[in-house]
Amino acid sequence: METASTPTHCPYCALQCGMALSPLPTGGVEVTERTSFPVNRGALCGKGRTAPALLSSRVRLTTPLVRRNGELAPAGWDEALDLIAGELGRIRTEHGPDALGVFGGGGLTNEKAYTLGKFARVVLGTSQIDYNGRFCMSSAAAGGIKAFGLDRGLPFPLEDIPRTGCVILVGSNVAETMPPALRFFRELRENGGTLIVVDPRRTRTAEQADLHLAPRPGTDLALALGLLHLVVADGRVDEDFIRDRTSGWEDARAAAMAHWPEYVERITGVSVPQLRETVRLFCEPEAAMVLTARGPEQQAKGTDTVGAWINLCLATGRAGRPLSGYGCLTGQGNGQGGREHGQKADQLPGYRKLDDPAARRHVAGVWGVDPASLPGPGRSAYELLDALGRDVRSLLLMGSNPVVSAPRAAHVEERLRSLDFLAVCDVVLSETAALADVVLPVTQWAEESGTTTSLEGRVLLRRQAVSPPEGVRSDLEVMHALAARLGVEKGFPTDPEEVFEELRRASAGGPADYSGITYRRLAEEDGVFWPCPADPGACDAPPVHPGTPRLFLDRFATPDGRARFVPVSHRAAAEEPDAEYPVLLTTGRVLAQYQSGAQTRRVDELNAAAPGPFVELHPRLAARLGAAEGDPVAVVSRRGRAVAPARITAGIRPDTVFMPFHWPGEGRANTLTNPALDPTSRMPEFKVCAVRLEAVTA
Ligand SMILES: Nc1nc2c(c(=O)[nH]1)N[C@H]1C(S)=C(S)[C@@H](COP(=O)(O)OP(=O)(O)OC[C@H]3O[C@@H](n4cnc5c(=O)[nH]c(N)nc54)[C@H](O)[C@@H]3O)O[C@H]1N2
Ligand SMILES: Nc1nc2c(c(=O)[nH]1)N[C@H]1C(S)=C(S)[C@@H](COP(=O)(O)OP(=O)(O)OC[C@H]3O[C@@H](n4cnc5c(=O)[nH]c(N)nc54)[C@H](O)[C@@H]3O)O[C@H]1N2
Ligand code: SF4
Ligand SMILES: [Mo]
Repeated sequence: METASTPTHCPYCALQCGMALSPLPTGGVEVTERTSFPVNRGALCGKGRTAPALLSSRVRLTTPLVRRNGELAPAGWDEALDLIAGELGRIRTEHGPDALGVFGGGGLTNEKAYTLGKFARVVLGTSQIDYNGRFCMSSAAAGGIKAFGLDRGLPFPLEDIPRTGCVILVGSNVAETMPPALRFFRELRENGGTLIVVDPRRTRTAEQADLHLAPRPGTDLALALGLLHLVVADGRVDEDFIRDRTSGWEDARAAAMAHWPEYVERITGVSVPQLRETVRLFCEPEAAMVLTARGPEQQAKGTDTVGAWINLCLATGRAGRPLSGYGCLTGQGNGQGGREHGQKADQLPGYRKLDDPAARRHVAGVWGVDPASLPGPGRSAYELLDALGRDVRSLLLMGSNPVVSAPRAAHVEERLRSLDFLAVCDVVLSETAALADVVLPVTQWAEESGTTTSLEGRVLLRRQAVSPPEGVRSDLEVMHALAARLGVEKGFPTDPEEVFEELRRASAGGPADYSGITYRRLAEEDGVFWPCPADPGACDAPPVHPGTPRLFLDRFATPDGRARFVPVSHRAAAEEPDAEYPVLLTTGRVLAQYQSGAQTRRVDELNAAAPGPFVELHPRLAARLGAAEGDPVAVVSRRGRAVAPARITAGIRPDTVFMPFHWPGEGRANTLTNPALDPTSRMPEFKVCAVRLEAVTA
């Protein structure tokens, strides 16, 4: 298996930077450049560069662990698997299949995500499966489906960005979350285009912008409506586009007209002249884009907020045309593919819907089961975690660390502890794995093959580059072994390519059609953009479908081919500041840590760069509190209290504090966050809650 240098992709974020891995004579592996991959052209951030540190058995789990007398102790694979199968079987007999919960992750390969969804429905027979992507891009997905009839994060490749005229980047800190992608925005500006960044903080990304708007957290919906109001008032509406390519304009227009610029200024804190300047910069060039990330999406009105930004694009004819459109910058390594193949509560492979009879028939046919045996849609991620220990008695968890990353985390931790049985598959002993009854050590990234789908909708092959350490097995082997113990001998192959071949068939004809993609093609091309049907359709089409880098140029994916305006209006955050909790808390990321930190906190170089949590606050707020740089500050919300050192900067709004969420313990941001959910996407409001600050005396 070990070759001189293996081309593959980074284990972390959705940019899926190309890299090559070379085994070192001294053991271990080295990351080397892979300049041919067009997305990053060899550039990597520090996380990607140091990723091999995680392959070391020093930080790895290499043996199954079973809880004995309250402590996790090493055990054999057969014992651990027998125990899991036995407990799941027992709980199912006693409480029914829906007492068995399953939780997946957007970092899992397509093959794993697909198999996990199939395992839940076919082997366990449970409806209770969801995954951490619900916490990530679900609002953008819901908004995209409403408006365009399809959710693919970016409907165009990143390489289009430098050639458009203006990009409004809403609540994305690419400079820290996808550093190699900053190049596209830099080139945009070099080509004469403008970059507008919308963020309550003057981030490293905002520093690159021509215009930085710093709205109050949770007011992006009003902001987008105010811009649309001005578009109409200034006569900048693209009437031809609206007539030919959209539906529902009148209602959306009426809703926007109720949002006067002065009213929007009061809600958002963005001045009327700044609103006017934004409209001018966005409307003057031939083409323009709006890109959103977690800032506007992780709100209890995230779906409507995305809808409002899409309305702005549609009203100005900036969608479904070259170099124009709305896109979402998806987050996790397989954040896109992970939401397409069935680990989501309401979904079947190929982005099919679980409540669609034709979809059930098709997928049941591929799986060789009776469509009636497939359960219906289950609970969303937070609702599932909240139900643990109540209706849901056990959880099988793969690829997430909710003790750190879920909203209202102390409650979630308590729910996890109240389970009859928790089994976790991970590469390291995460904070969540540490609570489990059984922990299974699994292979990762460089130790196995599999496909991921990047934020561009580009399906990529990650190749195995090294042999896994002694003692670990792959997630696919785990599901195969558990299925067999639970009486399903067939249908759970352990070879990723075999799983992909089945996924191709299961996705065929669905919105996310992968049927024309093969491992062989992926090994030869720089990825293939879905949809890529096996049967190219038209008789003059080439024998092999080329994939679809750009969507919606001829028609949108709605039944009538028209994009749908959604009538939306501003509403307040689920929790607004008051006398007791007068400050807004927002949360997010720093460059050197990834997500719950389970992986990156185990890499020395990254810890040196970002050693721990902090509370970012404005000098005025700090002065009122009497806190100096580095002083511990307590942040208190209705959910709990967290303490972390002050980081004082004039780059944040004086009414807002920011905490990164990568750490457990006293400084855990999610002790504070509000699990208020978006009614459509069921996304929690990670980006806004009300807090008060307290000085901490030693
Ligand atoms: N270094 C690093 N990179 C990562 C990750 C990581 O953990 N670490 N995770 C990956 C994943 S899964 C994801 S989802 C992406 C996320 O990538 P981003 O969305 O870029 O990351 P965040 O830091 O969560 O949020 C972005 C910005 O939103 C701003 N914000 C907060 N509240 C609001 C608001 O109400 N409105 C607006 N407009 N902005 C607001 C924050 O100040 C922050 O700068 O990053 C991916 N890349
Ligand atoms: N306050 C606040 N909270 C947030 C956010 C925020 O902005 N603010 N962002 C949210 C977002 S966007 C996201 S995506 C979530 C992410 O948060 P989590 O869901 O906790 O994601 P990770 O920390 O990436 O956890 C992945 C786990 O899977 C393990 N792992 C890695 N590869 C594999 C594999 O192949 N198989 C298995 N079985 N395990 C593997 C890793 O070691 C790690 O323990 O956090 C959310 N939480
Ligand atoms: S930007 Fe994302 S994919 Fe690229 S090296 Fe960094 S973490 Fe990896
Ligand atoms: Mo994410």
